[in-house]
Amino acid sequence: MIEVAAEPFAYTFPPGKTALVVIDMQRDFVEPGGFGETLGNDVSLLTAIVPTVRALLDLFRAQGWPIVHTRESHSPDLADCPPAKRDRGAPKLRIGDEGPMGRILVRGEPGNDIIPELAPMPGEIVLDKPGKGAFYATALGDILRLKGITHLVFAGVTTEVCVQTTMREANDRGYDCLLVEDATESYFPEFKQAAIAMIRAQGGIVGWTTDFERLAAAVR
Ligand code: TIU
Repeated sequence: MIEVAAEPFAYTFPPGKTALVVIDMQRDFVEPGGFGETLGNDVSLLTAIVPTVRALLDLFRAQGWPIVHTRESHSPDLADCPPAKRDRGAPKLRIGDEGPMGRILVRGEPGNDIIPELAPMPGEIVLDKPGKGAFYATALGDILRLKGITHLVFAGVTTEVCVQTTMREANDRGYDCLLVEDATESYFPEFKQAAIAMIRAQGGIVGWTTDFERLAAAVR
């Protein structure tokens, strides 16, 4: 077992049974002209974490530990996009509309690609998910079970939406979850801090949080 200094107390994980889950580091959320910007957000806020997410990927790659990349996406016919999700609010462009990086949040479009700096390597799992949580309507649970995974380390965007939703889904399924604070970001800095506080409150009600250096120090 490896022990990492974390909040609300040390996180221990079995190296062979722990996967890194990088949530939705796709152009739709990080670059101008995608889904994130159509919702009215300043997407430049998310780019600060890219080097840390890359370092985290490299840490797991060096150990040969499993890595899952997720993409929030819908099929071209939008059959897996609830009208409630597409029709809500008054975005500049809706899911499925043609934007500067192709159709907004549609699988296979340029905007749906993971950003080049964090591109998946051969052998890493790339999971398309129609919801905010990565377990909903995907094979993630089966994939992790077949690999014998019991512990999950989380990074990606956005902290309080897809990252926190997936951590809550994972926590209810019995996984011990660790969030790397400087490898996750929100369009709302106060929401990031609130999500971190919620996750580790009440004795780690959803999981643990740490930062990249403390995790790396424990692994090296
Ligand atoms: N809008 C927002 O903060 N997030 C999302 O819509 N999806 C993810 O968090 N990936």
